[in-house]
Amino acid sequence: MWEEQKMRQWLQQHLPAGRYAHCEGTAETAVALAARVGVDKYKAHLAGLLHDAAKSLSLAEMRHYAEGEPLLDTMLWNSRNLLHAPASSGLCRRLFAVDDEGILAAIRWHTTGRVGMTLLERIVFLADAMEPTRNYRGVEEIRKAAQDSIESGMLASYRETFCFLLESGQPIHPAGIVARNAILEELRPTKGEPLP
Ligand code: DGI
Ligand code: FE
Ligand code: FE
Repeated sequence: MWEEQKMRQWLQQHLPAGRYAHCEGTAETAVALAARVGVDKYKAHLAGLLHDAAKSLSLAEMRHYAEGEPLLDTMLWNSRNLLHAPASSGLCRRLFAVDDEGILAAIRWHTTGRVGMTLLERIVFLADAMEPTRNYRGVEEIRKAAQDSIESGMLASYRETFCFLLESGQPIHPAGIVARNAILEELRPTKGEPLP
């Protein structure tokens, strides 16, 4: 794997300043969440720092790096918003030579989430949504919910994202829908019992 300093330099050269600050913020917030739930802080730091590495690449460049990453359907393949997650994972694997599959998965799934997310994946998903430089509508609700648990914070984040997508007439990726359903079920007090 590249030295962290070299990866930071690459990020600073390939991301606008605000996006780079978001990556630093995500790393910092991920470390704080990791400390709370006993996850490796260095892995949380690195996954947070690198999660949006491919964010500013063209669609063609994203496709190049995303090739070979799991679950690449037409919707993902055609959306820079969605494709940057597997592209960032592929870029970290192939360019930075990151070989920790846990870190790569946290990067891969940071936008939609997936069913059966690891704690590290959850941490990066939530840190991405609530790190200090985020200032979109609803972010305070996410920070507040995150005080209860990582999963409550994630549900609040899904609510904001899905509302935004509905209001702006955009498709919701099915991976996000089933991932949210899975977290909802985990938090249901009568988990496992029939739904109404
Ligand atoms: O990369 P970030 O801006 O830090 O945040 P992100 O990776 O969570 O999301 C990137 C963008 O993708 C954001 O504008 C919302 C959008 N997005 C998230 N889930 C979906 C989505 N877009 C579509 N079309 N469908 C989704 O399910
Ligand atoms: Fe992202
Ligand atoms: Fe991000």
